[in-house]
Amino acid sequence: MNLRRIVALGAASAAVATLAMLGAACGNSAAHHTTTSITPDTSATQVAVQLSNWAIKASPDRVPAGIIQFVATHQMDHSMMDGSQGGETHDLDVARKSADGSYKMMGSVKDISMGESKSLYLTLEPGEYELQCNVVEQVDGNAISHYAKGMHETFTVS
Ligand SMILES: [Cu+2]
Repeated sequence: MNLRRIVALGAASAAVATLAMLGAACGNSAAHHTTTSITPDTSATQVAVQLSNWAIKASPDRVPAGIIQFVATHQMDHSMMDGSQGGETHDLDVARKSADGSYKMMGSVKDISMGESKSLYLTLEPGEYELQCNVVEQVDGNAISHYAKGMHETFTVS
């Protein structure tokens, strides 16, 4: 009677089963990452978004539904270089307008410095959207809301 050997084999099988499960989980995880990371796609509609103090300008501002590549550029503006008026970095937030007039955030790209460009890929359905910069910063004790200063623009997906 070799009970120890049977027990040892049982433990080994359990270990193999655990490894197989871990392997499967890793496989799923890898596949998940592959499908969610959106790489530059020639089928994407490109929209150039200029961010400045204090405006957002999208070109074009109306695109067909699908994958959209927003290329957000913080325009170089030497008059703002000392930072005394704020606006050293901007965000691009893409919000969808709901029927009740509220906005639902669809995606963002943050902390775009002067002269810098960052891309944001989103798959958008037809609807009314707004491009926003929601940075609020303190300059000399005053809260400066970029949105309130004018950094928002209507954007249409048809
Ligand atoms: Cu801003």
